[in-house]
Amino acid sequence: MELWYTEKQTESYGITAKIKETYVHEQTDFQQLDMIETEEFGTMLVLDGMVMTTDKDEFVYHEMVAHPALYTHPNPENVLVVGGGDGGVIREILKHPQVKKAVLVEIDGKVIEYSKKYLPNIAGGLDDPRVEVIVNDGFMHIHDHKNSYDVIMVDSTEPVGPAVNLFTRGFYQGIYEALKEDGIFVAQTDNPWFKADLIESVNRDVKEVFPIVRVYWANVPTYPSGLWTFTMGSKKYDPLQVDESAIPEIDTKYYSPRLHKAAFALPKFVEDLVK
Ligand code: PUT
Repeated sequence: MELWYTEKQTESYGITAKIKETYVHEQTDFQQLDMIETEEFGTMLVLDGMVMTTDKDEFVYHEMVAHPALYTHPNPENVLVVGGGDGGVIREILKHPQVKKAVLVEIDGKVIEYSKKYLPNIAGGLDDPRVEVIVNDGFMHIHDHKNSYDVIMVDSTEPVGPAVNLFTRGFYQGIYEALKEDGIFVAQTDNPWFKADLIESVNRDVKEVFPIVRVYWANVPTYPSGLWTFTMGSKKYDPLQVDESAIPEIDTKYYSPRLHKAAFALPKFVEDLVK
C-alpha cells in the first residue's frame, strides 16, 4: 500500500509527498512531531503538520537565514538563534570564523533529539564547542539578555502553537533590546501568496522598532508556495550597502556574494506589501 503525506497549506490547497517510512510520530509537550522518509525530498521534519525541513532543500533556507545578516554585520561574534532546533542555521553560522559563540534557544528538546538522530547532516554542528544549546522559551531568553548579541536569528515555525509570540511587536522590541548597539535581527516571515497579511503586519511592526528594515526572499520548494521571505531589522548596517566583492566564497549551495543584494530585489507584488 502506498502512503502519502499531505501538508494542508491553506484550507483548500496543499502539497503531497510519497512516504517510504515513518520514523517518528509523536505528540511532544509543545507540538505534533513527525519525522518521515519521503521519496522526493529525503528525510522530512514536520511540526504540527507543517514541513520544517528536508534533506534535499534544507540548504536554501538555512543558508538564507544565516549568511545575509552575518555578511552585513562587520564583526558578528555573538549570535543567537531562537528556534532552529534542527541545527541547520547553526551549521551555517559556524562557517563564519569571527563567530565566537552561537547560542541556540529551542523550546522543544524533542526537535533537537530527533534531528540529531535522523537529520545528522543538518544537526551536526549542535555539538560544536562554539555552540551552546538551551532548551527554553526564546521569548523569555531575549527578555533576560539585554545588550548581549551582535546578531539574532529567528528560525520559527509558522505563527501557530509555540511560535505565535514570535510574530509580535513586543517580541521585536525584546530582540532590539537583546541586541548590542549595532545589532542585526533576521526572521523567517512566511510567504506572500497565502500570508500577505502576516508579511504586511510583521513589516509594519519591525519598522516601528528598527531604523533599517529590509525584506528578501528565497525559493524553498517544500514550503508553502515555494516563495519564502525573510525580514531583517538592523540598528546600523544596511545589507544593501555591503561591498559584495568583499564577501568571500564559502561552502554554500544557494547563497553567494552575487546573491547577497539580489535576494533583496522583490517581485513587485511583494514589494507592494512592504513599502
Ligand atoms: N522554520 C522553518 C519555516 C517553516 C516553514 N514551513
